[in-house]
Amino acid sequence: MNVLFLAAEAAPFVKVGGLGDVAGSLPRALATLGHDVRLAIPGYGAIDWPAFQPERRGRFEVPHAGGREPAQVWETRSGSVPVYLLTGPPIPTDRRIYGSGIEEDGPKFIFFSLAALEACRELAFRPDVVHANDWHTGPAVYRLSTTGRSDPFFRDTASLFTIHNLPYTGRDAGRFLAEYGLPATLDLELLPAWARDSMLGLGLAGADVLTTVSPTYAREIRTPEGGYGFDGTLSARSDRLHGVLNGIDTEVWNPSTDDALRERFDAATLGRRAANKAALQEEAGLEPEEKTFLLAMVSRLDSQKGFDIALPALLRWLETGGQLVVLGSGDPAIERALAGLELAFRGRAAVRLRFDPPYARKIYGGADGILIPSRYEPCGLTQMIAMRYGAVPIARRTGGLADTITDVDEPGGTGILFDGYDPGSLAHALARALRVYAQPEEWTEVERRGMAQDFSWDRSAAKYEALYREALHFRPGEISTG
Ligand code: NHF
Repeated sequence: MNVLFLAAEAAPFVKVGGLGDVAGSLPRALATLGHDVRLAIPGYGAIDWPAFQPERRGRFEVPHAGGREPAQVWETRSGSVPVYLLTGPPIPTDRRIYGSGIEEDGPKFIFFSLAALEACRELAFRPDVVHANDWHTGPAVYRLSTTGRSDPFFRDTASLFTIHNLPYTGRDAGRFLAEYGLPATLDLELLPAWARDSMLGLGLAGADVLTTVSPTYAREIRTPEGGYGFDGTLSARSDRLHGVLNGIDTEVWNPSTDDALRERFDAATLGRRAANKAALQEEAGLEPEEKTFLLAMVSRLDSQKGFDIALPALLRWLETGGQLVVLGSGDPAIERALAGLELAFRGRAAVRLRFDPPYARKIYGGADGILIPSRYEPCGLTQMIAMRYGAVPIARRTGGLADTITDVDEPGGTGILFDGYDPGSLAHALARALRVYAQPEEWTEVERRGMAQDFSWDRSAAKYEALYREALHFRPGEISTG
């Protein structure tokens, strides 16, 4: 199958969050199944162009009310996967990736979505399936499901749209959509009125098949609490909606080959992990206490990630002798609160407010537990990486966290899960973690079981392959009304 994979970010070219990890690794996994997969991302100035040596493969134009906009497609590679970087006036040439609002991001991502489709025509690569991701790429799905149906080049192209994070909608984009000639011909009745000019809505209403990144999140987004206004739409299209768990690149995340670690290890040599804990304590400026529980968070600092319930519980954790390492950046209020914790608990709490991949690896390889108290979590990658590195996840039972972690009170336990979204429930989970930690053999078993889980992309890539076939079967599809 020919697959065009569209995303606003993809590692190693440009990565802000989990979407970048997925777009960096899933196309490669699909290619190993024998498909001709091409990845397209915006050609931001923030990409290290000299390092990736992209070659220009074409120039064309994207129609716009203000006159046709020049676009260019550049090609580089990620393993065996050709990667297209799309450039043109709305794509920033400075360090910016995501902007301040729809005025900036609307034209940027509509242009990108349409330019990526046009680049296929330019390069004579006719996709069987366009796999679009999140609101940035909704306009591509919409194009395919409207004018694409009478376009000889795209008539047989099916679309699959993956939701990575539902509350990000790209709403109020109507003016920009109209300027790029996206007609409101699709039956948008399925969407709530406020979402009919949201770029996410166009993807949700127009895609032949919808997926999200875990089975539990696929259920949660059909409820009023988890649906952010789209629960009706998603329930109406539930026959087209599937939850496919993300994977991680198990070569990139491998404690037995990871150069960032002081001691490399695997499940058979778990004893070596202690050296990494000591190294982490040293680098973080924490007391070198071998037996103290070293808890860590590696996270975007965002309200989604549960810092409001974590902060009071972490205060208590530090007061009662635990250690804490935090790595991440984001919301200035959360950054300030964390910096305050570090100041109040020198030698016990260490906070780095930045993006620092090698340090993240040291945390995964050295911390005892990784705290993930998310309000909601479509899939979550941190818990999978943590388990692969023998760090035990302590996480809220939501979305993909619920699908990838088994509580220690159940057979085959790999972590500690809690339900309530409140500091008390979180503190109770930490107390449970300490109880298991006090029995070193039992703790080591939990670590080993986590390390034995298979989080590779193999299974999920095969599921996407099956769903691509399903999408083709619906093509030319009709919008299901449930
Ligand atoms: O894993 C990639 C990521 C998810 O839970 C994560 C999230 C954003 O919030 O699918 O997207």
